[in-house]
Amino acid sequence: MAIAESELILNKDGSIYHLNIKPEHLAETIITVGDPDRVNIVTQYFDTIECKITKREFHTQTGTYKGKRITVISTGIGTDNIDIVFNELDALVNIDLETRKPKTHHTSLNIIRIGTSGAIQPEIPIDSFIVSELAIGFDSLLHFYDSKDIQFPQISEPLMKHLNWSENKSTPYVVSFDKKLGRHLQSDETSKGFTITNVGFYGPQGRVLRLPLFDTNLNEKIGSFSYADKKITNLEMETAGIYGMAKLLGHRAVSMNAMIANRATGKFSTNPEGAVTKLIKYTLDKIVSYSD
Ligand code: R1P
Repeated sequence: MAIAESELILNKDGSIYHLNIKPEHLAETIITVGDPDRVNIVTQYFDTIECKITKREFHTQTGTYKGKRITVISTGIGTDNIDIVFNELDALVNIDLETRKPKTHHTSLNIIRIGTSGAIQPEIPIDSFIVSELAIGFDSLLHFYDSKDIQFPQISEPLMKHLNWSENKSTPYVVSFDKKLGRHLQSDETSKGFTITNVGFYGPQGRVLRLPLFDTNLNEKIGSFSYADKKITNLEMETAGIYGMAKLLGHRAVSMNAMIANRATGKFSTNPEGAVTKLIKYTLDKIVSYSD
């Protein structure tokens, strides 16, 4: 059955609704960044750029780096945008947009997030790099999909107990990176991450400007939780959504994080742009030598 016009929305030129791009604009290796301005920072290292397309916070450029075709796309902030970006990226490769039917041949994309993040353990150095192996979603995105099989309740259940989790909040979901792509992106320049994806930047991450928090000890409790000797390393806002959506849709995803803040020591990077640029160059050079 063809997918209805209200469900799979296409623009007049045949491009997909929010991303505004067509299948031919997309490479099978994709870098996602939060900040639309970071797209140019990645593609400044490209040999060629074949297209630049923007709509809302979704800026896309496709080109080649050392001969490898790569798409760079900004997602904006948060897992609500990740739902849009991942469904539309997948539709571009796995749905025939003319017949509006899923293709019989499935294409798996390699998707790498390059983002910023705050460390939760005091010993994690500012400006260091973390590859998230596991991600805990404090948002509720995955609960809207049939996703039980890809979650790790053996981690989320003791975590909820440890945090004395309020039933007013969504049940945390735990998902994992793609091992093969992730191992390729790891080196002695990165450390292994156990990441929390928060649903906001201030209260949900324990920041107090003027509003009192529901649980003033949440970050300390997060810092003291461990599962199989793994401690939670960092907080950001997209990784769990990315891992969950990628796995459900049959894609490979890994999240690379530059630690521009340390929430336990209260320190912030003196050169966050420099740290992100270094992580971009590191990731590009690793991607070039990856094959499925
Ligand atoms: C918050 O400032 C934003 O920065 C982090 C968070 O995940 C959130 O998106 O990542 P990016 O630098 O990739 O946007």
